[in-house]
Amino acid sequence: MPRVLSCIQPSGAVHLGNYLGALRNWVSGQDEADAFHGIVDLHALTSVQEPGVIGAQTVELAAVLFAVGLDPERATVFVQSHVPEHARLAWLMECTVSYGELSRMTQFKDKTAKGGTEFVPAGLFTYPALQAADILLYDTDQVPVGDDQRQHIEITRDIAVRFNQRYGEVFRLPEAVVPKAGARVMDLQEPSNKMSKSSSAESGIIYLMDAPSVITKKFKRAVTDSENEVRYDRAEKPGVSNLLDILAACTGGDPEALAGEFTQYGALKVAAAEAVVAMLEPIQSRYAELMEDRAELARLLGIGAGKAHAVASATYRRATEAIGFLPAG
Ligand code: ATP
Ligand code: LTN
Repeated sequence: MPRVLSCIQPSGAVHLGNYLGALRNWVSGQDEADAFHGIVDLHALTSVQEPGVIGAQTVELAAVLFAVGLDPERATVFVQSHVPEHARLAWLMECTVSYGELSRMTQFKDKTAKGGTEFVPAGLFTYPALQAADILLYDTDQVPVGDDQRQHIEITRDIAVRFNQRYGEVFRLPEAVVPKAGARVMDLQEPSNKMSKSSSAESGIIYLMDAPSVITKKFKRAVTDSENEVRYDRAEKPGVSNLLDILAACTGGDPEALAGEFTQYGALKVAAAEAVVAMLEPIQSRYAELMEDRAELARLLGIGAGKAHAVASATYRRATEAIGFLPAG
C-alpha cells in the first residue's frame, strides 16, 4: 500500500471547494492507501495571530474531517503541533534549502506582492521547509493536492535529494497526485475565481456548515449570464458551467449531459442547491454530534497523534543520526 499524506490548514471554515476538491478524495482514498492527514496548525500561524483562534478552528476542522468520513481506524488524523518532530525537522530542512529557492516560490511572491506595510512573518518565507518536513517525516509516496501546491512538492523533492546526497539515503521521494478535472469549484459570485476562504464575498462561498436555507439563497443569487441557454462551456459561461459542475459532482453525473435536462437557469439553481443540501445533510448532523462530545474528539486526535509520532520520531532520528549530531549523554 502506498503511504499517502495530505494536510489542511485550520485557517477558516471549510467550504464546498475544499470538500469536492480535497476532503472527499481523502475519504475515498483511505482504503487504497496508508493515509495520514494533518491539521497543520503551525502553518496557520503564518496567517492567524489572534490568541485562542487556531485551537478552536483546529477542533472544528477535526470534527469536519471525521464527519465527512475519515475513519480513525483506517486513516491517521493528527494535529501538526502534537507531533514535535514537524518543527524540529523543519529546521533541518531550512538548512537544506537555499534562500534563492525559497525566494522563487510563487505563493510567497503572491502573498507579499501587494507590498505595503503589512507584517510579513518570516514563517511565510520558510513555509515550504515546514511543508517538506510534514511530507518527508512520513516516508510519503503520494501527496494528493490541488494544482496550486505542485511547486511545494517539487521543492520538497529537491530538498530530499540534496539531504540524501549530503548525508546518505534518509528520505523517500514523494510525488504530487493532482485530482482529475472537475475538482475546481468556482466562486458563486465571481465564477472566474476559485471558491476560496480568502475570497471577498461570503455570498459566493458555500460553507460545509451553512444551513439549508442559506445554501438555497446563495445558489438563487449565483451569478450566471445574460443569455438564457443552459450549456456547459467553462470559458464562455463560467457561472452556468460551475453550477453544472457542482450538480455533477454531487450526483455523480456528467455536466454536459446534465445541461440537456434544463431549459432555465432558475431550475438549474434549485437542482444544484437541493443536491448540495442533500449531500451535506448527513455530514452536518455528524458534525453537530461530534462537536457535542469534545472528549471523544480529543481521544480520536490522541490516537492519531500517537500513530503519527511513532512514524515521525523514527524518521527524525534517522535524519539526525545521518547528520551525526553528538548524542546527548
Ligand atoms: P485559501 O483561500 O486561504 O488559500 P483554500 O480555501 O484555497 O484556502 P486550502 O486550505 O489552501 O484552502 O486548501 C485545502 C485543500 O482544498 C487543498 O487540497 C486545495 O487544493 C483544495 N481546494 C481549495 N479550494 C478549492 C476549490 N475551489 N476547488 C477545489 N479544490 C479546492
Ligand atoms: N500548503 C498546503 C497545506 C499543507 C500541505 C502539507 C499539503 C501543509 N503541509 C503537506 C500537503 C502535504 C495548502 O496550503 N493547501
